[in-house]
Amino acid sequence: MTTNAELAARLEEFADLLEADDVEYKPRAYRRAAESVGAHPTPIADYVDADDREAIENVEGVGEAIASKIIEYVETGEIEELEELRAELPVDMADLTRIEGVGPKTVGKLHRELGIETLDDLEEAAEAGEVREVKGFGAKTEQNILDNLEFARQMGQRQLLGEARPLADDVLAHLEGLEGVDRCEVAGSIRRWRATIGDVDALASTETPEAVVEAFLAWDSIDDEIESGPAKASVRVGDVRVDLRVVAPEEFGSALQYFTGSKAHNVRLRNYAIDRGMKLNEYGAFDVSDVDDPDAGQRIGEHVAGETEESMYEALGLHWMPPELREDRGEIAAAAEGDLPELVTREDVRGDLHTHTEWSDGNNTIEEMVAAAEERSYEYYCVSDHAEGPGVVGGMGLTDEEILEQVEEVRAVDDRYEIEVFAGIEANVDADGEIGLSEEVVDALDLIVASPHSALGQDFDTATDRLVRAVENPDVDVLGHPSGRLLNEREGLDFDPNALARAAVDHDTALEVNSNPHRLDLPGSDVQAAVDEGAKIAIDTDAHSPATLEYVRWGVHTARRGWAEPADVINTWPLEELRAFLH
Ligand code: DGT
Ligand code: CA
Ligand code: CA
Ligand code: ZN
Repeated sequence: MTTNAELAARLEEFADLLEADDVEYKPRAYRRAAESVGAHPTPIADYVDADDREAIENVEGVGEAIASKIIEYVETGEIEELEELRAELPVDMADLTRIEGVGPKTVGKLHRELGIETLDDLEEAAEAGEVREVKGFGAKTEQNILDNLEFARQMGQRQLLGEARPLADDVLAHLEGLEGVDRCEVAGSIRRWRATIGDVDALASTETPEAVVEAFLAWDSIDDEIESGPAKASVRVGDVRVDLRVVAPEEFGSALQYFTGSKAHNVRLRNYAIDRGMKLNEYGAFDVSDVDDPDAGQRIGEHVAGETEESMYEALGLHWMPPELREDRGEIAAAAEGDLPELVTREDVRGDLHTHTEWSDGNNTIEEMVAAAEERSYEYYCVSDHAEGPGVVGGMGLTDEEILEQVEEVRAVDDRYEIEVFAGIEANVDADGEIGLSEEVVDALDLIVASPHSALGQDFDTATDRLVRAVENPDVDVLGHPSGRLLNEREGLDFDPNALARAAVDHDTALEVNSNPHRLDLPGSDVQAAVDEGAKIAIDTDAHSPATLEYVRWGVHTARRGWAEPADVINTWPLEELRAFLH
């Protein structure tokens, strides 16, 4: 089946190739379409199957032309025009653009001047000193390319959570409908909501394993069968590998616990069990205190738990814990002490504090975005378009004058809607940590998000100082996507999360969990450091369209991976408390 993620990837590639050809405007249209296709809640391929062209064109950013390409791809598996572009520029675009500072235009130029098609070609040319000879490049760029090669090679092996999780949901829905399936659940990194996913692990319990495996393999979304056995199957759906394991009902809980991982969590848990005369594995929890050799077999000693996951933890005197916590970052000790966090949920979120409109690089009007937020029953909402500054796409940022004009418009929309609308801005944290807004603008605004968009290759100390400086700025309310990382694309800033959090506590600045599935920034481990220090978090979508307000799902689970409770997250607070924090 053609997944939305796959369609989005093709549209993105289209945009890259057009951009490499120096085509204007069109690349942006394709990128917009790619974003909303990727965020669309149901498979767009279903509209194609149902011959519902109108539904396709109704997807934000998809007009007549792009709809035709989508239909062509779903029906034939390729897009002729894309094939032509690929033939003209036969490069490994995704690999090459993963190098920091190398975008589609650069790839186009490197191909025209040096015939570079792959990372290997690029490495050869850079080592031979040929890159620096190309107009617009220099020795520094060439060195930067060499420094980034290894990283670029490693990336791209894993799927984004935002791409793989909708597929996992489909897998679950399919399994639930199969005859003989008792219970089913996803496991592995996808159940722990990791930012990137190696493969999708799924688990089903049944008395009739072979029939269930067979029925699973008949699913029409499967593109390839990789391998299968009496109680398991591995298949490929789109770009994603799915591993199904089928177990007996009395072992479902133990298998779920085992295959959810993480490996580090399991190792610690197993040692915790051994210290208490217990043996733990995918088949159950066993009391082996009276057994001479507990390693003599898998199902050995007295079987005390296994049917449910809760029973597995209980057998060790531990509380069950949400999968997001299972990264061996103190969760077993907390479970032993009855000290597990009450994690934030999506229902706790009362508003979004970082969003865009067509005033900068968003797709919609202020009113359209506000109406969409009100429809989600949010109590407050902040419009925070880009201010001018380094790293902001050409001419997209607002001047002081435009910001003041927009504030007026936000006030007017706020009057027409019940939801409280904040007039905000996304300022740029420059290389020194300054945000460069005039006093007049600062006074007119309700909320300032400040984010780094440039100089993302700084060393650890410089980056830490820079971000701390931004957080210390009394005008800054939220530090947006602190690292600036783009998953599978660029690493972003490496900094000391504890130092940042301490500054955030001292200066009443919230640290963002940017929910865009390409970012998830802060990542969970840094959220945990922040929460430990007592810093506040804001879970924001950075939405550029109504559909992407739904990114909140990824942000909430990322915050949960960082042990965040509602009290830690400012946009779960009642309006008046939030207001007090902002002042
Ligand atoms: P991924 O797929 O790379 O995103 O990460 P996971 O965590 O899904 O890892 P995967 O798919 O290799 O295995 C699924 C789970 O199975 C893993 O989280 C823990 C468990 N597991 C796999 N191999 C081992 C192992 O050798 N020892 C232990 N204790 N657990 C394992
Ligand atoms: Ca996995
Ligand atoms: Ca209002
Ligand atoms: Zn933004």
